[in-house]
Amino acid sequence: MAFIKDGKRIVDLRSDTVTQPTPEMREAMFNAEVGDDVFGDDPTVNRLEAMAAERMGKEAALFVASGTMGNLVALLTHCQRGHEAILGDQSHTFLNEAGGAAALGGIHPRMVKNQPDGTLLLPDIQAAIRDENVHHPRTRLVCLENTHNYCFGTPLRAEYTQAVGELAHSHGLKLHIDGARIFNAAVALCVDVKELAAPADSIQFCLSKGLGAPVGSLLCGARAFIYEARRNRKMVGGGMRQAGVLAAAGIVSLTKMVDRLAQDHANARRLMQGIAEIPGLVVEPVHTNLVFFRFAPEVKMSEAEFVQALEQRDVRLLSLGPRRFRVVTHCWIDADDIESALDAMREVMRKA
Ligand code: TLP
Repeated sequence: MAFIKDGKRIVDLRSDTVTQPTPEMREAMFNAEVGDDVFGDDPTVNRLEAMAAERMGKEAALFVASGTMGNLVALLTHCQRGHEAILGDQSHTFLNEAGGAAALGGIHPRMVKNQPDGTLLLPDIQAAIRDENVHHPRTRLVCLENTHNYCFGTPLRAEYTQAVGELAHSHGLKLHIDGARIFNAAVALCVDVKELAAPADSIQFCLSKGLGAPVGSLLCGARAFIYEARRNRKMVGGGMRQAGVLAAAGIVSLTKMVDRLAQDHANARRLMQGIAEIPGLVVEPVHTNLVFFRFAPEVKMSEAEFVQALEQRDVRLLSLGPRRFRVVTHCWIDADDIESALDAMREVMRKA
């Protein structure tokens, strides 16, 4: 599949969020049996939630509008006002979710340094857990991100997550995983996604990234947790009505789009190899479908000029600020698109 705009093929590598519903998804959406999901009446949403819970090895799941809403609802459900949540300093929840947990939930974020592989060191987590003291907020939650977006799409291993879960639980804390791309992690590590989710009290994963659905995420956890989360979803305006139209695409994501993620990872590796050979560009090791690279010190061109020059050649990517860029592979990018993107980058860098 390819994006065609004004008769031209566009190689859109800005994110896996740009994926459009596949023909099979559109057909499933057209034919979806629906009801009012706030009354619990939408059979397609109910089916998606049951499938998601089963895939993650949890008792229940809740369909939410976005990854941001999934994380927000999870934090609102685990924490009360004045509670503290331990978050990686490079985590999407800390950097890119508009401070929702603090703004809407009065939840105090406690930053712990992310290592380049996306982990938080166990001693750092331990040191961040508050003791009982009238001066302190109460620590309630530890959050991990898998794969870790800003740590180069690195997947976190089950053993690591297990160790964090044990540490959290031994202090009476909960563990939440932002698993926006947890299926990329499972495919890259060749494990059942259940193993990655097992230590967590809650996990959020996105349908609308590499799995290609137009909208939606699932928050999964114990039945009692999801019962409370449903109330919090309503509170933030996320109780949708005939949402089966959207859930229908999500069912196609879960049944048809998971195994093919390996192709996106292979395409990302090919991009990495190609970029590594372009003078003036320095690429990071690739683990899943996210590729990060930067200008070498001698390059004079600005980030904006690079992005614009590629846009003129029908290739889109994200500038991440000072001299850094991200390209993301997904189901609308094939091997030919990768070669076109590399050709365009070579040409632009020759003129840099
Ligand atoms: N990430 C987007 C942008 O917001 C940066 C992207 O293009 O990568 N957790 C993680 C790890 C994410 O990467 C994202 C989105 C979210 C949560 C939020 O998901 P949405 O966009 O559905 O709210």
